Amino acid sequence: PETVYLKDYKPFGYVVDSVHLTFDLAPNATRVTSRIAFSPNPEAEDRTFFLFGEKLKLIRATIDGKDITPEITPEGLTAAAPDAPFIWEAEVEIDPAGNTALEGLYMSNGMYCTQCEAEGFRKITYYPDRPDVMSVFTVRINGDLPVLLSNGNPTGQGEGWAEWHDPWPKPSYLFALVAGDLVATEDSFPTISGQEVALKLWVRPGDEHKTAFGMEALKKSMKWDEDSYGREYDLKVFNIVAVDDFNMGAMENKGLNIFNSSCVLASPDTSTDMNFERIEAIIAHEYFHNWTGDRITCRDWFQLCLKEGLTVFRDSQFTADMRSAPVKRIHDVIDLRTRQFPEDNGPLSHPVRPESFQEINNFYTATVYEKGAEVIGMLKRLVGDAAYAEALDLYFARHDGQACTIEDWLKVFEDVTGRDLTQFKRWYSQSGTPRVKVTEDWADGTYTLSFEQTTLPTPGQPEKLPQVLPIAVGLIGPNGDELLETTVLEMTEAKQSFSFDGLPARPVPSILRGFSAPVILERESTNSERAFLLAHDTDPFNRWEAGRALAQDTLLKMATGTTDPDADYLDGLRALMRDETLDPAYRALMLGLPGQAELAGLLADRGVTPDPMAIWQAVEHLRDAQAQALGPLLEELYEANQVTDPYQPDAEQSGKRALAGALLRLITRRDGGARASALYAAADNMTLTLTALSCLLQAGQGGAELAAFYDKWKDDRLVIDKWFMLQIAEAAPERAVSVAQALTEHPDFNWRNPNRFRAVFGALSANHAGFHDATGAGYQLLADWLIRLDPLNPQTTARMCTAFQTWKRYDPARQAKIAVELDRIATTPDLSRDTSEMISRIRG
Ligand code: HT7
Ligand code: ZN
Repeated sequence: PETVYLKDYKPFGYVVDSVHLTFDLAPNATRVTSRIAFSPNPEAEDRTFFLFGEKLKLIRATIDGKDITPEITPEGLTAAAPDAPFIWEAEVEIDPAGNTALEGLYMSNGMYCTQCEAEGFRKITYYPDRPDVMSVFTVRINGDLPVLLSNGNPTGQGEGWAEWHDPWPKPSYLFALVAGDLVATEDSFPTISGQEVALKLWVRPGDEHKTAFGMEALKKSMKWDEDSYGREYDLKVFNIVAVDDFNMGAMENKGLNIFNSSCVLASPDTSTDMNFERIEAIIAHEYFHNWTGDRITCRDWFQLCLKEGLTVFRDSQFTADMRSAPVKRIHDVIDLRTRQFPEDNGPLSHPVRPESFQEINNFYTATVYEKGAEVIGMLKRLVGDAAYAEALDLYFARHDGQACTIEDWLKVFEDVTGRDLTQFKRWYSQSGTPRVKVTEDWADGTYTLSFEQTTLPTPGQPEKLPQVLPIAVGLIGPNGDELLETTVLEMTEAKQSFSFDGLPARPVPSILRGFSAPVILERESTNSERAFLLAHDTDPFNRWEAGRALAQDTLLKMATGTTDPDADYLDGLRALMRDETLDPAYRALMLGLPGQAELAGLLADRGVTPDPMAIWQAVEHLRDAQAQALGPLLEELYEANQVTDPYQPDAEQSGKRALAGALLRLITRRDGGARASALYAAADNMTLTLTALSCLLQAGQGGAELAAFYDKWKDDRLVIDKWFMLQIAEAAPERAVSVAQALTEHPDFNWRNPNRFRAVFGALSANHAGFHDATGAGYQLLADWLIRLDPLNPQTTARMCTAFQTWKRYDPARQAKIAVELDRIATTPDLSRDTSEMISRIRG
């Protein structure tokens, strides 16, 4: 397959002045007629008229009304075009019902829908399908279906047809069409300048009761973007559609967002608190793209982080404002360490702005999204809140309607602040997680912190240069008083020291407050110092981090020896649990332990080959020790954190349920499941039901409840996804593969549906000790199914290959077993470009 390079960027030879599309819908033979006005692009040298097009049957093509016979390849067509404005017309036939890849125009439960990002529009018609070609679209849909939607504003409709016009120039990846038997929940939003926007959330009949929360989240997002970023919505309507078959979470098509139904539909009896929080964030994310993505888009796909990093950063700010800022920060860091760190420190490592790719769909990664957002957070910390706001205003004013680059983005910050961001830009080009070693010195009232940064080699980047690191620190005196409030140290050198004088006593440092840079901090510390920070740090993130470090330290020792759980950790935990001033959601996080895969990574980092079973046993042992140490406090807190008001998925109630749920897991270790059974019987919302069921499964019980759960919910796909997932997630390591295997034989295992496939194989690969079962059965089962899915849905297959990305951490026997499976996938005939690129990068 061909590799595309950032350095080879060239503008397209023509500008698209307008696009008219007519769709005559039919499941296996949809006709798409395009009428496109082109004119020469004065900024381009090359006038080759190449239009992308894949899996299209060309019926006819004309230029200025004259039939032409273009040269056609599997990638597109080339024609002789005038060096003057002209009209291109083409008619093509496509097969939406046969489109199982869910890219382009496809069908899901009898409904037509599209997914064009990144390069799906070329499966709809011939077009310069690249993000820097922006145009105004007018669309007519002819189809015998009650609801016919496209981007922009409706301009006319009748029996079997509808017309839409989107006045805002956009790239083809933002094109969308939906047609089907759908019902809408309707509302409206008055924008800050008084424009009334009609809001419609479209679902399949029967799902109407799951739309209210999404609609509220949309209105909150619209208001927040006006208040926080001065961004107003710009069309008369905003449509959201829920679709059951979707490769990712959602898509920000202009004025017509399309959502995986799991990311928008919610009701208390079918969705958990975590579902609600995630849905609120995703609705916000897609809405915020209207400005950061749609109005200002990317010049090419290498600039993906320009819209994604910024939009993730914005949705994190939104969630922090709507809920608890410290809790959100901790969740984000857990997520970064779980998903991004392994990527950045393994064979799939790539810069936030990659420099080459074979298949762009493989670069919708945690690095581009989440590390991309961290980079923006660092920039904001470095320039300050006021300059950040000014830079964003300038970005919107200067680049509205343009397709931009990271250079454009950084330039607004340089222009506003007068700073030179040349070195900061390395965050976009250098892959790998910087490791920061800290040492300290104390003499004559002066305390010195010395930092040394190194980044290990990553694929294609053997040498690394120092990066700009904003390191937020505070200093705490021996009596627990804060001697230095949070101060941001700006590290730019490979080695750098910072001194603080006039201190009355040697302080305890609180370093990297708020996780001010996405780095791995390496500092010799003692458990008593960590326990001190756990008790006294004023920074909520670092206070949590101190507890985490204690838990991590004890787990790593337990997984590699016969050590008992650390007493400082258990004492500190007990004190925190008793602290009623702390938010229950925060205390629930304090009870959490590092993930088993994360622990495996930490051991590998220290040169120790991780043993997945030993890690699992260490976690089990520490959980027992937590239960033992908290003793009667568990029941007391469990009772104190019961919610008696009617269910609300808000931060306050969900925090209490999260704490009560974490406590119940520990209580179950002591009472054998009595309380969990009682909760299962009494639960009147999905959060409590699943909490109870997962406790029971973990205790080796819950068979009857699982069967009853299935019976009750068998007609609700999203709930049945949970049923599949939970059984594998909670299976003991030696059973996980056989449970997953049995579930693939269940009549409801509709493996063509990405949500169902992910429910089973996402859960299997997340069950660390189960997936890494020494027999290699987990590897084999996953590989079997990846090979089966690839010809139908390459995107989802390629994404699931990441389960193997950490394979070099493990012992030679496991590595050999994984290598066999990677080879088996790689040598499968006709393997997709997506999967073959992923496997070859993972193999290294
Ligand atoms: N911008 C959207 C990305 C996306 C996507 C990318 C590739 C293939 C399918 C996809 N569906 C959605 C979603 C977002 O980041 O908001
Ligand atoms: Zn996005």
